[in-house]
Amino acid sequence: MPSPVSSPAPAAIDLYYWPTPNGWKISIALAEMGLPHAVHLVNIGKGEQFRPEFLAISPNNRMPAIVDPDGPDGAPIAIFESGAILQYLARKTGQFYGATERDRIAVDQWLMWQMGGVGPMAGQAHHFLKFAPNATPPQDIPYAKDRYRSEVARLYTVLNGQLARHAFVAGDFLSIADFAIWPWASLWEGQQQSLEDKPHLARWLQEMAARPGVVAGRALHADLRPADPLRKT
Ligand SMILES: N[C@@H](CCC(=O)N[C@@H](CS)C(=O)NCC(=O)O)C(=O)O
Repeated sequence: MPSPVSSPAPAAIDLYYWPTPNGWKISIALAEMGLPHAVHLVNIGKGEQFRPEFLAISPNNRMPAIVDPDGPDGAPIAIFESGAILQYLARKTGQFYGATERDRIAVDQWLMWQMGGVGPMAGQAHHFLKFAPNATPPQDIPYAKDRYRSEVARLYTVLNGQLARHAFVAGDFLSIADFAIWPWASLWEGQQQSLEDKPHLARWLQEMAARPGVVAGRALHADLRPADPLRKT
């Protein structure tokens, strides 16, 4: 009798990571997709994002980045920009990208909304609300604080409206758009936001936070987060 043929375990994906919202997008996606990964810490507080070996993978000196030894053609591939990484992993695994072309368009739409809107605006909100006032010398700039606080509020009002109509961000299916948006929206308190007038966003934040993959991704090296002296997010 022929011995059963078992398929080889997938090769571990190298994840270049530090525990911030952009890093969590990928640690959550990898956990949710059940993809084995090896973590390489990039301490952005110590400038490790400028090391030549990291710049060869991520020339924009930002994490997260991945190297998949088993790329689309079987050869290794390096990818930077969290949105591009999420799209790649979803295509690679056939998970969390919906079932139809319409679904994929909705996912891309909300993913781009995160990448061009929530990420940069919430990042600036964190910077001007929390980091700049504690800088030396302090930079307490009311105009900037108001501008980014209110733009984040506008974006979360849009998101609340979408979540009033659908279980998840891109529709009634969990997708990489949820993985991209949750890490930033989960920090709403630090962005000086209110959820009292956004019950659908509050519901989704809680449901996402209870998912084992989200818990695992958020917990990855959480111990390093409070100790980071240059934390901006
Ligand atoms: N658009 C990029 C943003 C990544 C990003 O801003 N990463 C920050 C940490 S959250 C970083 O690596 N900062 C290093 C630096 O500012 O030099 C993405 O989504 O991947």
